[in-house]
Amino acid sequence: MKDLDLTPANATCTTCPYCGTGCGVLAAPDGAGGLAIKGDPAHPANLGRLCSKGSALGETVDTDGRLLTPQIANRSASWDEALDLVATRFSDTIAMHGPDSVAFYVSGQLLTEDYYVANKLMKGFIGSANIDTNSRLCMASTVAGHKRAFGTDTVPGTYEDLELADLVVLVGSNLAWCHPVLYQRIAAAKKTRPNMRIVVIDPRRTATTDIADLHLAIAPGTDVALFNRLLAEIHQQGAVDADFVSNHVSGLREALDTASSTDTAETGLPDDQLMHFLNLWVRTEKVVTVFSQGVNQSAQGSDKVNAILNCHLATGRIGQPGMGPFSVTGQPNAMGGREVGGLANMLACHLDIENPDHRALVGGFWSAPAMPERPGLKAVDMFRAVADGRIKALWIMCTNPAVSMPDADAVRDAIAGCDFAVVSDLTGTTDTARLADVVLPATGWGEKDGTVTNSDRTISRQRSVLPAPGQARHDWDIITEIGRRMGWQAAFDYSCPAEIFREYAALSGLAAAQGKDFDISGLADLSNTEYDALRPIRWPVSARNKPADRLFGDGRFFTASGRANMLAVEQAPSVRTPPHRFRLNTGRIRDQWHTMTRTARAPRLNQHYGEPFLEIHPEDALALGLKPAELARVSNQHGHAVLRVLITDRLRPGTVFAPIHWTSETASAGRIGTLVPPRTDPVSGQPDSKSAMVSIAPYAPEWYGFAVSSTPLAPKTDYWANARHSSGWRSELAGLQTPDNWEDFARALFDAPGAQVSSVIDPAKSTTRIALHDNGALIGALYTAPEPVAVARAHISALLGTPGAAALAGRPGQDQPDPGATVCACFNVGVNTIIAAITQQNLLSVDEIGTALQAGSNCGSCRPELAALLNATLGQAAAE
Ligand SMILES: Nc1nc2c(c(=O)[nH]1)N[C@H]1C(S)=C(S)[C@@H](COP(=O)(O)OP(=O)(O)OC[C@H]3O[C@@H](n4cnc5c(=O)[nH]c(N)nc54)[C@H](O)[C@@H]3O)O[C@H]1N2
Ligand SMILES: Nc1nc2c(c(=O)[nH]1)N[C@H]1C(S)=C(S)[C@@H](COP(=O)(O)OP(=O)(O)OC[C@H]3O[C@@H](n4cnc5c(=O)[nH]c(N)nc54)[C@H](O)[C@@H]3O)O[C@H]1N2
Ligand code: SF4
Ligand SMILES: [Mo]
Repeated sequence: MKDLDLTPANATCTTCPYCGTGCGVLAAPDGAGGLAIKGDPAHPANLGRLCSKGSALGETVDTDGRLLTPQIANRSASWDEALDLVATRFSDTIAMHGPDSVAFYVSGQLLTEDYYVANKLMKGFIGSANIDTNSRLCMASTVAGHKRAFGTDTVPGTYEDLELADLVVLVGSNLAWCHPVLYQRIAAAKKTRPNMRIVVIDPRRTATTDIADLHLAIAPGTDVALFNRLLAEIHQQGAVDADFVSNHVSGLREALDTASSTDTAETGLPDDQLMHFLNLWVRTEKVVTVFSQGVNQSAQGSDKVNAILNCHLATGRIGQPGMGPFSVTGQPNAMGGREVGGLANMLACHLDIENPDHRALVGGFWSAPAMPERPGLKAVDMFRAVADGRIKALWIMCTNPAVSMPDADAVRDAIAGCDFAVVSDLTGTTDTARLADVVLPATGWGEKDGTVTNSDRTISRQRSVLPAPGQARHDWDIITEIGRRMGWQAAFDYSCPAEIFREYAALSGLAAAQGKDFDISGLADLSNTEYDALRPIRWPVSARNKPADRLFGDGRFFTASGRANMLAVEQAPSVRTPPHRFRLNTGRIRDQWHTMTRTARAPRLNQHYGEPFLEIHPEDALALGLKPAELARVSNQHGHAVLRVLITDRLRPGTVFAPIHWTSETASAGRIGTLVPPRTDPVSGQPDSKSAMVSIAPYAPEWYGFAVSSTPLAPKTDYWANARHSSGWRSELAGLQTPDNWEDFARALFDAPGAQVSSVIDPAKSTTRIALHDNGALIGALYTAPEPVAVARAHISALLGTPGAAALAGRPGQDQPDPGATVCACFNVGVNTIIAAITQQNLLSVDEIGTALQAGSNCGSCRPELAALLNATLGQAAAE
């Protein structure tokens, strides 16, 4: 079946497993082991749109490389043996050392039903709160900020508000790459209402800033100062909503006092830009402030969140159409995990672990033998406790902490040294799974069934469309098996996700009776068939609380007093970068998802960036003696990485940026988490992942190389980075010592002792080009040089499997232009092709590029980059 043929009648309606936008997807087996994929036109989050990652989902589901049976100490085992071992080791550890000697580390990518039973097992039955989630690295500061201001962790608005707003402010959010469909919705709204204004607040110029009327390249870490200044300005210009504040908000005076004395010099923003922003915000009633990891992942993350919420509370611009603070969630079920109590300091349904009434309510509902009285360890502390032996049995589900945690080398060593570590994952080869005593094969997206909640509180179903590969089992099924084998048969006696969902929905009704807003008790009586058919629905939904578009517009908050709190928050003193050090900012790229275990399987998603890189300012590169595309060694007291240098003025001197995606599976030294200090926000426990101090030096290899191969490569070179492409694999290579014999080296690299080898070796220039053929067809090619290798990578990759010696040329003939690096992943259109078309065909808009080349006309994720290319090319043409 082709993507275009899909309809809700012949396909399964499900939800994308990547970002918190939560797009609806139509999926059906394509007959070739993959899936045909299309955006669901009826889903309220995306109305048919998908980004590059969503569009490529069909290429990520083949079972190649999947773990098919449980593994104990690297051998295959039966489920019975593996489950008994896990249950016994956990029970024995608890018996000997108490419930706090065990822990679960889970994920915002688990479905709500998986999450619910994991939380129930740890908090209600094991009797410890040592369950924390990777949402601690992601949303914890927002949770803390929301709870301090609203009394509950709630995003008040909806996606429509992004379209209805006259001003959208994006703070620390690269929406164009990280929530591309939301970005497209905003871009479309701006097109129909050109007076809509967009401001981006980010120390870097990103793909998102291309759409902005104003980009505030704020000094990193100074957002509190900026929003304090805004609060003072709101007051000065008489924009405080006196009625709303006097009836519904506490703390204005104190917040204002602190805000008025804030110095904005630290933000580094020119006065005219600052005033422009302040006036825009103060004078535009319909304003939505979107925030994400530039806010959350900070040693002051919670205060940043409250500084933003203060401005919306003071003006009463909250919970009304087109107005409100809007935390966009990262993972597909980041929101669901927060609702279900996945964090170590929460209970299910927004109830608090430290509140005795809440504990009694949940304990009673579960008939729980033991409820913890205090919060458990938050992620960073949890892995510290693993390292020092306080936690002796650890179960990691659906996350890859050996890569994604701060101080990742220490975390890796802690897991390796843990008495008993269990990992549930799709493959056994992740950096984390390789450290485990037991690896349990879980089903993944496309195979599993349940619900997720997206950034605007919409609950959607993920539905299975493919069978489980091998013996893989659903996470909820594995967890409840362990619960039963630990002795709690009745409490974990579920036969399907619908049963778990009904129990959870019923509990939410009791929570709502305690004055909580999270209420889905209206869904507690769904039959299995109704659950299967459930359409996307936004909570609250109950007899008491009808499905509501927005919360807080009526001034009703969920604190003890019923009033919202404004908080007096002070800008923390700036951390100065020591001499000869750089401030390392980290984040995401458009086409990869986190540790790449799924997106790297889709060839088209590896075209955009094929290698870990370091963005560095031209002045700094010059001072360090780094030239374009050379390698740099980035290091500090925690670890080191070797990254390709990308020289750009998108960031300010003294700062560098690196993506978070590469692992020991995909590169020799690309794990960026090794450099991130385990420093956290004191309120939320969220790590400050955006400001590690690092040293940078040229890596200075003797040779650089590039290889294409029809089979996967396992290079043993000093530097390597591997990526799959449509006809095989690519490796970027480098070595500190030149091999004695390049042909021998190539045979070993390609593991092809019998291949025919032809080569062009230029001793004067120290360059080599080597092609390996098997039965006349090209199976591998290697290019080396003393400097970064300049060959036409896309062209060479396409030659694999073809006869002839064309690969030795390294670039296409005159008649075949080199397309250059891929910009549009859907139609595989390269940068050179686009620039040539813009100049030769006088293209003037992104839409015209789409008509001419198809680029940008499918998922639209590359449209910001097309716009940038257009500006650069036309700007250059105008200047000439
Ligand atoms: N393509 C892709 N999309 C994703 C993901 C992915 O892996 N790949 N992951 C998903 C997940 S889980 C998440 S949490 C989201 C994250 O989505 P985003 O938060 O949008 O992504 P990041 O790239 O982590 O960081 C956003 C921006 O914060 C800026 N920043 C750094 N320091 C500061 C500061 O002090 N102040 C301000 N104002 N800005 C700062 C960075 O320069 C960066 O551009 O993305 C989701 N979407
Ligand atoms: N330096 C730095 N570090 C960061 C960040 C940053 O911006 N900078 N961002 C942080 C943030 S916001 C996040 S959300 C984290 C993300 O970090 P991780 O959660 O570690 O990243 P993923 O690659 O998404 O890991 C998910 C794992 O679960 C597996 N998996 C997928 N589906 C399933 C399933 O259904 N069941 C099971 N059992 N396993 C499954 C995947 O194969 C993969 O190994 O990284 C954090 N780390
Ligand atoms: S924006 Fe892209 S990654 Fe996010 S849910 Fe939609 S299709 Fe998936
Ligand atoms: Mo995240």
